[in-house]
Amino acid sequence: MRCSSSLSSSSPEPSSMSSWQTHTSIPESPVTWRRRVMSSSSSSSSAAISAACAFPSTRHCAGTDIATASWQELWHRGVWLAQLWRKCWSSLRRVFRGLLSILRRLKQSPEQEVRLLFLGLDNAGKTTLLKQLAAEDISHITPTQGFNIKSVQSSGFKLNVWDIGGQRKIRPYWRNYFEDTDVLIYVIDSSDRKRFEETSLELAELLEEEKLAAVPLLIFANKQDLVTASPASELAESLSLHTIRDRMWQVQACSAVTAEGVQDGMTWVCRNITLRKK
Ligand SMILES: Nc1nc2c(ncn2[C@@H]2O[C@H](COP(=O)(O)OP(=O)(O)OP(=O)(O)O)[C@@H](O)[C@H]2O)c(=O)[nH]1
Ligand SMILES: [Mg+2]
Repeated sequence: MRCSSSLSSSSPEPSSMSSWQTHTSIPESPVTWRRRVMSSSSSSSSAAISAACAFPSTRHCAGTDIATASWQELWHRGVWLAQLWRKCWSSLRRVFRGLLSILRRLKQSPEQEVRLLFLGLDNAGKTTLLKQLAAEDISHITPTQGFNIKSVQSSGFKLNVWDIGGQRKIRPYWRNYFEDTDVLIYVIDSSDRKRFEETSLELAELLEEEKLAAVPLLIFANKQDLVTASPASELAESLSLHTIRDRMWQVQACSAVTAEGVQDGMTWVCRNITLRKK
């Protein structure tokens, strides 16, 4: 039949079929291959054994050629992985060492010392605020004739706070304390409207001082616990604080007696010290 003859003419020769099977069979490992050859050639001559035991090469058989290639590939991959791991490990060690040295330096670095200057009219509440910051008793406070100084820790800083008496006869001595001031804290009695003008003039003079140029300014609108106290916004307007443009400034409503608002003011101070010291 035409059909069968065409089929038989297209089918491969028995010899070529066997050659095709040899090339596509799953490659055995060199160890199995060596065992098989050794057992099959036990009766052959020693020369034949030594030839068979030689590691398969491309000249011997195409199947063993694939086996060699896959073992070589595995070997190369292993070497590559080992090198990669060594590189990653050394990078990680470098990063860890860097982090450790940063931590050590942070631990060793002493606290930054800063100088805060409390000024304001007499009876404004400067000494009461200072004692409140230092968590001291505020029930027996007398007008300051000279100055008070206290060191307070806050946000990683050592705050050296200078509180200078605000009586009229003492004010000419304020200038002796301007040097190296990091933040100026001006305290106002928010309930004493009659003295807003006086305190405004004193503040304006301070802002003209060369040694206080660009020093950040915090204004504590103190005594907010009193019903007669002006709100901080009203005080800011009375003192025309919006005209201050040569420095960072902030008005903070507070009460030195109840401590309300005091910490918020100090947080602003510490934040602005950081910006200044950068
Ligand atoms: N109700 C109220 N009274 C306060 C407040 N702060 C201070 N005082 C009172 O105000 C008075 C004056 O307080 P001081 O702390 O001595 O004021 P000062 O600014 O240090 O005054 P000088 O030392 O004279 O410059 C004291 O009787 C305090 O108890 C406050 O927030 N609320
Ligand atoms: Mg005082």
